[in-house]
Amino acid sequence: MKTFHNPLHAAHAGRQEMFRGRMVPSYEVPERLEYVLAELRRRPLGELLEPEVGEAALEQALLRVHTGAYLEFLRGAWQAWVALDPDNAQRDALPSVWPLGHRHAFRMDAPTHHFAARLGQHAFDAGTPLTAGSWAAARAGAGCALAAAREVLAGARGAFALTRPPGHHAGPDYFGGYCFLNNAALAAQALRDGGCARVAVLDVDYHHGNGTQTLFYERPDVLTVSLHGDPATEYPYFLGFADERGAGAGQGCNLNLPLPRGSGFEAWSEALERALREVCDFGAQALVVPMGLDTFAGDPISGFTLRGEHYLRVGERLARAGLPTLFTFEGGYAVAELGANAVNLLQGFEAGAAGGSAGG
Ligand code: SP5
Ligand code: ZN
Repeated sequence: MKTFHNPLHAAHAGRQEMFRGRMVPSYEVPERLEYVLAELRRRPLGELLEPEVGEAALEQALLRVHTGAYLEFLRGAWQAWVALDPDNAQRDALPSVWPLGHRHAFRMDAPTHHFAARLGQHAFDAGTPLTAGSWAAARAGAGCALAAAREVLAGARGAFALTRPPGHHAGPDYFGGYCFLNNAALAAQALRDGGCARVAVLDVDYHHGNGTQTLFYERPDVLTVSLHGDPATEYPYFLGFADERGAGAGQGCNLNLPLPRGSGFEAWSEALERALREVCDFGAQALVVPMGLDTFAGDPISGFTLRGEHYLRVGERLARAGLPTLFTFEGGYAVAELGANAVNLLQGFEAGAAGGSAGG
């Protein structure tokens, strides 16, 4: 399969994130993508390409998923941050005040233009540093998702959007969880707009794909399924529970399969079987897999115990769904093993799609 990688990803390099009252070095670092790219050069799966998507097509696609106001916010955020205080150029922007949704508590539509307030309106955590290059990197990353969608629409069995910052936590008008633009949702929407009547998203990142779920929650044409650490104890805490099944016209088109922290490959695989049954019953014509490798036993911020060889089997199993499949790169913070784990999954998929076995 072809890989579309983001040439501007390193423009987004967050310095620190807030964790338990302290600033700690950011886990979502540029080296993550470089390790995957290096492994893809060692174990080639197909061409490594930079996306070629025109400005107009990209803008149009972004507006299919995100609001115009949010995109304008992101586009001008760094300038507005530095305008608050010239010294801000030396540090990343993080929100520290939020309009909670309690009735009568705060106005969600408060007529403020202060940048501290706008950050609070558009971010749901203080763990996602917004930097001078965040917009450029995220925007070019969306181009990778679109290029991969075009590849699948042209008949490819698989395609990989290798980009960071990741995307699955980003919603229509908010960022968080290291994510700014929802690459998987952009890909799913592009597949819909390109003629796939029904698209399924199967999120295998350790964390619930809250942004993707929310974007499609009332839609019958895109099924969202997520396997993740139980939000009762795991980030993002406020979404991802099993009773969230979609709403309105999208009733029944969302499935969450939360697993307790500490779960291993056996329990995880059972959940994957359940997820794939749902995808199959839905009658999807294409599959989008937000691929997080933070289910790995060695991941520094997560709690499942999958090992390197398991990813080969995950990829093979995904291939057996028999659908054109688009992978987006999401989480995974055990940087040294990230390349091997990601390429294992994709190689397993290739082997499965060819009807063979990836070994391991
Ligand atoms: C895309 C993705 O995987 N986003 C995950 C965002 C998680 N943010 C919260 C990180 C909490 C860090 N916990 C540090 C634990 C150190 N022992
Ligand atoms: Zn994650």
